[in-house]
Amino acid sequence: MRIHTRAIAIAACFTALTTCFDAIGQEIPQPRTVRATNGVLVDTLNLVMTTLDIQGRKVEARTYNGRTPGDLWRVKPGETMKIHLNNQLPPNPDQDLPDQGNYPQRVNTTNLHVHGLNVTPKDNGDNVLLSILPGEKFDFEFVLPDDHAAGTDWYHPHHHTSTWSQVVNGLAGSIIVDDPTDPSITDPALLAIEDRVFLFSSFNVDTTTNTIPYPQRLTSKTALQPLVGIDSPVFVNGVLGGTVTMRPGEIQRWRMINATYEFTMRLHWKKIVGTDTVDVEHLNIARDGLYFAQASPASWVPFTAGSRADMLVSAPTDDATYIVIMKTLDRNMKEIESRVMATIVRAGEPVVPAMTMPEKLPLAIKRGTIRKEEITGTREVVFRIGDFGGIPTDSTAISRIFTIDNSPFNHDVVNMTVKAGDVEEWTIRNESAGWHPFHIHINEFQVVAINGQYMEQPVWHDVLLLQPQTTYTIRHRFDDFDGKTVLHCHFLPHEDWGMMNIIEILPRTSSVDEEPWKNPMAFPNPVAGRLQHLSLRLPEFLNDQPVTVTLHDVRGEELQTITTTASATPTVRFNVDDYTAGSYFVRINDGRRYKVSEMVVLVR
Ligand SMILES: [Cu+2]
Repeated sequence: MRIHTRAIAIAACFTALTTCFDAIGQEIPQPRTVRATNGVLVDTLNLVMTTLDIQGRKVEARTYNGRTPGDLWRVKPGETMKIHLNNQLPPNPDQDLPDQGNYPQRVNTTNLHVHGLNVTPKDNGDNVLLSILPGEKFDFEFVLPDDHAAGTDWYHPHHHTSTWSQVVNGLAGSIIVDDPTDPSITDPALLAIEDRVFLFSSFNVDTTTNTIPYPQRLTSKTALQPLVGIDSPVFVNGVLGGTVTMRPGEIQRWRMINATYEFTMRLHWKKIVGTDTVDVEHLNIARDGLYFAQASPASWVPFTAGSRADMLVSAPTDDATYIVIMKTLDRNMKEIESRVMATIVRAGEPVVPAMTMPEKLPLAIKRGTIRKEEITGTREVVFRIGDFGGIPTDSTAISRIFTIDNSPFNHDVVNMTVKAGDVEEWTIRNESAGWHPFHIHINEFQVVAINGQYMEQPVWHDVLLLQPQTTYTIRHRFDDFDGKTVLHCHFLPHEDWGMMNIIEILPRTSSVDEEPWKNPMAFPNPVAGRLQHLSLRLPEFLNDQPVTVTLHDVRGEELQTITTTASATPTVRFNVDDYTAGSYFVRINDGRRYKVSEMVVLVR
């Protein structure tokens, strides 16, 4: 199919009249760059209400320092970033109301996630379990290891129940970890190439109040409320359209960051020939900041929410019009918009001699590909949206529950544990009918197989878009950092609705039970009619180790807890006589790991 680009460009201008024309002929701005001095980068993030111009409309939004996107932090491996976060947002209107669980709420409480960095998740590191209330300040410190991977990363707020509401203001900034200058590690041709950072963000505007909507709790069964506003087109570095100027003979590295709340972007490089366009190839070199084994020529690149794509782009070789078309796909991968992201303008003094593409790419991760022999454990991780029906309280009208391993997020529950130094192979199954970008903090992973088909060349990611009803095999090294961190869906409404789990990386030195876990048996399941008890057989190998067995509801609320040992009570019993019909979960904690919850269904 031929794409009539001129028609698309005109249509795009009609949908975004003011800003589109405003941006024509203007260079897409680059963010302000902050670098380290004597190995320490210092920056302040004042989280403030700001009036943004969104398509000619003055909108009250939350920003870092009055700008969107935020500053670019440019660091080298081994350097430290000291970030002063100053939350100057107004008080939460619902601060004193009861916690509503996995719902957007307390939208002015914040924290900070450095997405893609291998740093400690503890204390004032990449600790997304912190709550920084309006009026509070917090000093983060991110110490990058000497062997930190070079690449394109980013930062954004990550406070559960306000992540979506905050990122949809364009609250995000870029991070570049520079390539080592050692020519034996980085091809000098790559080092000679200048960067352009493009951060993609979307806004959602309530056009009656000219604000970013404040999500309201609904009281009916339709508990998954959409934002009441209208999605803006996707902005690039805070503008729509614009130009990128390249000198003849120049090559640029485009570092693209998808900071939208749930859109997948697909960019197409085109040259206009008459009334048609033809594809123009460049080189895709990295995904999520991590280099591919080889650069691959392509005229297009897709990257989902949270993900990054790096590409080497050559300057036009003639005077034709070169453009980049940007397609926005919604959470069902349906194209909802096509517009011109940028026109490439060939101007200025030629680069002599012309720049050349690097002959090879640096290694993404110094320790290289994860070999089968390294694997110390395996795990199954299931993404599911449950339609769980009845709830044991009339105060929460939940009809659908977003889960990982049957567990919706609970701030106080560790869902999985590993030990620093473990190397695990995970089978991730997306059992839902929707797509979910899987993201885990602190350590990147390698995708080795899809639906059991092993790939010739595994690819590093930190976000992996899970297709519905598809199984992925990934491997990760839980390197040197211990502490609690999270894995979640990077469609941010899903995350705020509970599709997030806590994983605890125990210290390397901890003594742990290395016995393989076997699934406990819950019976009867379903518990039907007049049956009053639910029983759970504890795995025998637990012996005299104290275990805590918890019955919880779909919101993660603990209903009953029994502490015992497998030898004293091989079968624990819960009285479920009083509970209404619906889905519940039992979870066992043996101190080493919190086993995946088992789902039980009560039929009344
Ligand atoms: Cu999701």
